[in-house]
Amino acid sequence: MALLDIIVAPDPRLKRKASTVERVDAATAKLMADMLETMYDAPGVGLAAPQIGVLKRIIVVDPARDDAPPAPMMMANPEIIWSSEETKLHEEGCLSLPDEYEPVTRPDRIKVRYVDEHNEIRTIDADGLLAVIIQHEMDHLDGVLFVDHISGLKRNMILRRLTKQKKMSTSGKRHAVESA
Ligand code: K1U
Ligand code: ZN
Repeated sequence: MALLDIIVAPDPRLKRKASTVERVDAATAKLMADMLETMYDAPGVGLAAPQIGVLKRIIVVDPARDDAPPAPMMMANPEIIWSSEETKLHEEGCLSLPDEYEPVTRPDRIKVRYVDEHNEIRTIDADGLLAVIIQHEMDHLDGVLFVDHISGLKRNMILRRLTKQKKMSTSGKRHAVESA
């Protein structure tokens, strides 16, 4: 298995639409397993393929908290086939927007159809944190970040902060190379 690099915003690769997976073959199942390992290592509760630079409609999630046994799910081509009219506000974070958290409103309950790691079609009902994570990860497949659901003012503040951090880390690396 392998740990993959997670792309940090702002980055044009996070704004593109991912392509449908034709078939979950051995290579796709290995990618899913690597994404799961990368997510646990981060640590996080979800990860979408565009976040590791792969423009395919693949997400992994595990909403299990603290000492609960792991409950990983790997999904290709997830589709929301029903969502509740009732919405809920939930604090969201993103491994591509490190240390930034904001409340986002989304449907509270969803029904999702997807293809699993064995290329089997499955349908699940999700609510609570699982529904939030699946919707957040599915947004990544369409180039949407959680900051696209909040006010423009807050979004620009967050993106400016991340741009500054990126510039600081690149200039730090440049200084290290120059003084080596
Ligand atoms: O980057 C991602 O898409 C993963 C993201 C998923 C998510 C979290 C919260 C609400 C919606 C979607 C994360 O996992 S951010 C990290 C995080 O929430 C977390 C990290 C360690 C333990 C528990 C949670
Ligand atoms: Zn995210």
